[in-house]
Amino acid sequence: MDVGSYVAFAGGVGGAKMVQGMSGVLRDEQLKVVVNTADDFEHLGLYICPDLDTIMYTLCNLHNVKTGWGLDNETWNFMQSLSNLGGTTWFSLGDHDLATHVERTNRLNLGDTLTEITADLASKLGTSICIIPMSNDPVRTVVHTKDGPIAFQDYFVRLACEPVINRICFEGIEKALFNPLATNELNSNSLKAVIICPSNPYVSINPILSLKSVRETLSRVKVPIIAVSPIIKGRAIKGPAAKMMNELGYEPSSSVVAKEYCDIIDGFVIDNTDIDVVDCIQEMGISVLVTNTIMNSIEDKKQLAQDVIEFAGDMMIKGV
Ligand code: FO1
Repeated sequence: MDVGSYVAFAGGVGGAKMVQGMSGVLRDEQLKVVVNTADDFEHLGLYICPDLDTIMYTLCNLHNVKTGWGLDNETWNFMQSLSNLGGTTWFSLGDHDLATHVERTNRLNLGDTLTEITADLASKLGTSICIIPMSNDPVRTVVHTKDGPIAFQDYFVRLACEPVINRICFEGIEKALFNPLATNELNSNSLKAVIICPSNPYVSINPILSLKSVRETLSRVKVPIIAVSPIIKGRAIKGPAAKMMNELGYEPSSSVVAKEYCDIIDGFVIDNTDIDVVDCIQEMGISVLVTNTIMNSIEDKKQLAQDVIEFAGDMMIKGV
């Protein structure tokens, strides 16, 4: 029986929580996760893909719940030794996590693609869910401040998102190709819905949407495209989304996020506490689902995933 497939667009922690919930209510072969790679960077000679690893570790149930990144039960001998040598330590690489970066870097140097390497790492670590890097080509987020441009991980980790930003750009975006595997999944006859996870719209989802052909491919998709708001009552559950919105001149609210996506989505999911913005979003021609979007427990994650999948199913029946 063809049970249908779901493509999720995801970035870091919010995306990981959502896809973990989806993995709890779908069969592995039904879920295809297209992941932001514009956070990737080269550090200490290693090729690091924070969002891919956050999604991969979460789907393998190996993730560190407290930090939201890295592995559970991690040890830090490498960092301690590096620090003893006076090395660069602002970006924490755990001993076990380090193996992922070393293996990925080595295989990239041997000529394998990021897609092939990600599939192998994910399978070795214990998931058969299809994790698709948005592109095999390098794209790098750069935030602009009054004092000049800052590479994303420098801004995010080393400077703890403190600089005020006025613009975000994605270096390499013009040349990078959308992963053909993702295009195939979006064009698949078994596709039931596209879910834009509650990830940061500006630095996690926008890099994916900015790749050439993505918006065009989405415009031809015959199934509902649904986004889940990462903003609840004017605040982001985790990360700098609300701060970024303020600095970029947007009011941090779920209706502003809906507006950001309004030309591509059919449905938008907001938290129960944001019920007052329903009319404003519906006026944009977008259907709205109001539910609990706070994902503290695995039950919360699965319930939200179930709600979003049913919302998509209802929209399909109504012919949206
Ligand atoms: N985030 C931090 O805030 N501090 C770190 O030291 C750090 C190390 C790190 C190592 C590997 C990895 O895959 C991710 C890591 N992150 C760290 C998270 C990451 O840089 C950001 O959360 C994402 O780029 C934002 O989505």
